[in-house]
Amino acid sequence: MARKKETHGSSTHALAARAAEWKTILRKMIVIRRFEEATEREFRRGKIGGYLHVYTGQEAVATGILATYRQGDVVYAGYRDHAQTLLLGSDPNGIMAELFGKGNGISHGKGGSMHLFDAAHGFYGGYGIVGGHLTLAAGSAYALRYKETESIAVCFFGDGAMNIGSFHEALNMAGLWGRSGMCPALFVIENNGYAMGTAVDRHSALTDLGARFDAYAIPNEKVDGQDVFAVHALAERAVATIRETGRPFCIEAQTYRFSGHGAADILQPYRSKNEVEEQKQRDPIRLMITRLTEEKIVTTEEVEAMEAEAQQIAQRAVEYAEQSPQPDPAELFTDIV
Ligand SMILES: Cc1ncc(C[n+]2csc(CCOP(=O)(O)OP(=O)(O)O)c2C)c(N)n1
Ligand SMILES: [Mg+2]
Repeated sequence: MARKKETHGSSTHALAARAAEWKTILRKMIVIRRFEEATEREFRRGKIGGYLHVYTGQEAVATGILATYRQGDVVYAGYRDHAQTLLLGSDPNGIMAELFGKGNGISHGKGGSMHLFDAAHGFYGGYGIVGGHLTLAAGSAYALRYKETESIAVCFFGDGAMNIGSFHEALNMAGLWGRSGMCPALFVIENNGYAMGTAVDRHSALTDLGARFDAYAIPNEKVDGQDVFAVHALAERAVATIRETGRPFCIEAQTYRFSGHGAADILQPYRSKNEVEEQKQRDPIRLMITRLTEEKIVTTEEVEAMEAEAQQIAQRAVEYAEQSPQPDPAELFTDIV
């Protein structure tokens, strides 16, 4: 019995000792889920234009990893970037306003869903060029060491991002700089099994994605991305080593997205409904609630209160975004170079 409950580094005793932290993590995961559901609804209502890619199903990855965030660290993500921004403490109202293309959105209405940006909170951007941001993250990591800080760069990217040239260029430099302790970077593969409609075994010659980091002398470990306890335990260990050594590390989080690739991916012909239903049995939020309830760390009432609060945060963000003004036309010419 005890063995079954064991996940990497999270025995019953260790869980209880950090009860408050787990509750905070659960609350954040629920906020992400409700926020993402609201964005999908608003897209369908025609309030959000352009692209929209949600994080539903993958919450444990960013949440478990960014629980190790320290002020001064810098975080990069691809275009599936709402969760990271919320986790770093950006105002949910400002994020939603950005998705609505409004002037008081966090990128002043010019970025939209794929290009959130909030340097004050350590978020150095969502990027629409798949895999292009890995080079930026490697360079940032170098700069952080060059300035003699103890901060690190964290870079989230998908399995599909590993097939662009800049992925290899970035990792080669990261491995090289890392040899002399000059690249404190955590690379996080969000392996959700698909790049748009193409499954990993149809887009990657080597399906062991983490192993690709071996080629650049960067240590790598896999983790069950639906198990927030395991993700967090590995992240804590990896981040402590990165801060200490200045060397890069890769976590391959094996996860699954419950929604379509983007809001326009309605039919999803590349996967069956059964597959999605089966994966939903491992909903990271449900898994966490079950575990914390079994361990008597949270009560059903507490979970209900978190749900209600998250719902309210999402609803308030939608109302704020709706009432926000369009961007000033002069805004067209700011922050463009
Ligand atoms: C350089 C580049 N090539 C192609 C695209 C089109 N595109 C957008 S998303 C995507 C798939 C990326 O999949 P993955 O990296 O696994 O991320 P996920 O959507 O699964 O989170 C592609 C090919 C793009 N945006 N940029
Ligand atoms: Mg993917």
